[in-house]
Parts: sequence; structure tokens; C-alpha cells
Amino acid sequence: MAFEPSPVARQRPRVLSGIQPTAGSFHLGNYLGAVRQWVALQETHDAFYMVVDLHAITVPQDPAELRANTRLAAAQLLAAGLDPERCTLFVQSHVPEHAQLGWVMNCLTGFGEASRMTQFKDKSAKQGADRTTVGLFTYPILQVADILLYQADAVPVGEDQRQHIELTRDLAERFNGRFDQGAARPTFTIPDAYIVRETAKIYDLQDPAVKMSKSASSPKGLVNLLDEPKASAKKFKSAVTDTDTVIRYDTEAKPGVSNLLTIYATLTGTAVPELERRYEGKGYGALKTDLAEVFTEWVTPFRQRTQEYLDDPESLDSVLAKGAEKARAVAAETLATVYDRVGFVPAKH
Ligand code: AQP
Repeated sequence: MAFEPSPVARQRPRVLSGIQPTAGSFHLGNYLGAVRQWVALQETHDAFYMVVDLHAITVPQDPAELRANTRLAAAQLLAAGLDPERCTLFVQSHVPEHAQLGWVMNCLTGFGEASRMTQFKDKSAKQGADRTTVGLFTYPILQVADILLYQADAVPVGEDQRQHIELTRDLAERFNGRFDQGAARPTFTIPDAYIVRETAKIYDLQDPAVKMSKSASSPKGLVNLLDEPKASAKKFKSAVTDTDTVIRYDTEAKPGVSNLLTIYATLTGTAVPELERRYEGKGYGALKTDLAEVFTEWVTPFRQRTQEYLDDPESLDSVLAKGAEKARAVAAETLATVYDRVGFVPAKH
């Protein structure tokens, strides 16, 4: 079916992404894999970013901690460079349309299809079957709703989320194919994943075969942005490399060194080949010590800015309230179209 372009032609393509308030601090993988891209994209895109508290409760959360971590996540996003004048920053539970569209998309998803999500398999394996909730099983489908509500063209995420963006595309096409007959325009925009190859997967400093993750078996390989920089510097200095001494980017033969080079290059804006030249003939110790310093210099003002935002909770909440208002305007329009097309009788007000 040929559709006319949207009547509300957007000046800029739209992006949407989210981050969970499931830990006190973002880790370096969250920042380099996702948040850094968010900051850049607000300059070129109509950007919607959210703290996904509905996703957070797919695993048990202490209510007071969840509340604190949600504000902490928002403060870190602002400290990282999100500007509420340039993007829409909000908390997912402030926009009820997420849960509402989530239900509709649940009813469109095959059980087998949902069972194939590797993030669910990994996370449920870590939790154990007894502690795994139905919410964890269906969270990729809530994520589908998150994205489709905003008619996002692109979704900036790390590599671990690629499969969920594929699911989003499949479900959007399924919905459009099933319900858009005779409509002037499709219900949903089909989004693309926006994954920056170099930083798509930041690895654990102690086990460069696995992604850096807050649920790592040991905290030694996890760099949290809000930890004391001295503690993080120590982790860089004791990062696992290999028995060779040559500093060369080679993800197969030298995953540990390559990971350090990626982090160094991204934090300083230096190309990896330039770093290889700079460290020719120098040992791993020099690279690690310098990287610890580079990280400390970058993270110190980040931590300060985060604290400043936290010290003014009223302003922080007001940024989030304005963001939710802007987000709801878009989300409500999409949900109204969806409810109409699936055949729900409109509520009389
Ligand atoms: N190691 C990583 N490298 C690159 N990107 C990463 N992301 C997460 N880890 C890495 C990206 O960060 C964004 C926010 O992710 P999230 O809110 O889903 O965070 P998370 O999955 O809770 O982070 P963890 O540490 O990976 O959690 P667990 O241990 O629970 O699995 C996403 O875009 C993600 O791709």
C-alpha cells in the first residue's frame, strides 16, 4: 500500500532512547555505548530520552532506592550534556501511554517470538527461574511500545539492544499491515537501530570477552561513573590484557588492549591508529596509567555536575515535568490512532 507522507512533516528525524534507573551510577558502557550518542544527536535530531522506571521493576526494586535512582539517572543525563532546551527528557512512568501501547503490542507478539529474546534468556538465567517475572519476559515488548509511540526514525543503543530494535520493526510492520487498510498514512514509523560500531560494546575490564555490565559477577571490571575516581583508576591499572607487550588494536588477538584503546580514543577524541603510534615501544603499564588519568580528568567534572543537579531537586523535577508534558502530547496522538485502528470504542468525556 502506498502511503502519503505524514501531514506534519518533521524538520528533523526523530530519535528515542531510554536508560534504566537500576543502579546508583551509570557505568562506562552505558555512557560510551549510548548516552554519548544521545548528547550528539540532540543537535541534529528531534530527540526524546527517558529514564525507564517501568523497565526497572522487571527485577525487584526497593521503592526509596528506585525513586532516588530515577532522579540520579536524570541528573547524570543532564551532567553528561543533555540540554532540556534541545531534547525532551522525561520519566517513562509519567507517560501512561507506554503501558497502554505495551498491552496492545503484547497482544500482537507470538509467545515463541518473545521467547527468542537473548537479553531475556541472559537476564533470567542470572536471576534463576523462581525470581524471573513475566514483566522481564515481556519487557522487550514494552520497549517496542516506547519506541513506536514517538514515531522514532532511529534508536541510539548499544549492541545488546539490536535484537529488540529488530522486534520493534517486525511488530510495527505487522501492526501496519494488519490495521492500516485504507488509511492515509501508516500507524507506525519503522525505526532503525543507531549503533556506533566502535563503542557498540564496551567490555568488562577483567573479562574482555563479556560486555561491561552492572550485573557482572565481580565489580573489578565494572567502571561506575559516580565511584571515587581513585577506585576506577585502580581498575584501569589492573585491567586484564595479554602476555604480549605490543599495543595494537586487534579485537580477536588482543580484546583487553583493544577495549582500553577504544575507551581512551573515545574519551579523548584521538584516533586509535594515533594512539598505537604514540604507545609504540611502551608497555601496557603506560597505557593503563595514562588511561586512568584521562578517565579521572573526564569524570571529575561529570561527578560535580551530577551533584549540582541533585542538590536542586525542584529544578530537576520541573525539567522532568516539562519533558513529560512534551512527550505525552506525541504519545497520546499515536495511542489514539492505535486504539481507533484496533477497534476500541472511543471513550465519551
Ligand atoms: N557494555 C556496554 N557497551 C555498550 N553499550 C552498553 N549499554 C549497556 N551496557 C553496554 C547500553 O546502555 C544503554 C542503557 O542500558 P540499560 O538501561 O538497559 O542498562 P542495562 O542493560 O541495565 O545495563 P547493563 O549493565 O547491561 O545491565 P544488566 O547487567 O542488567 O544487563 C543501552 O542502550 C545499552 O545498549
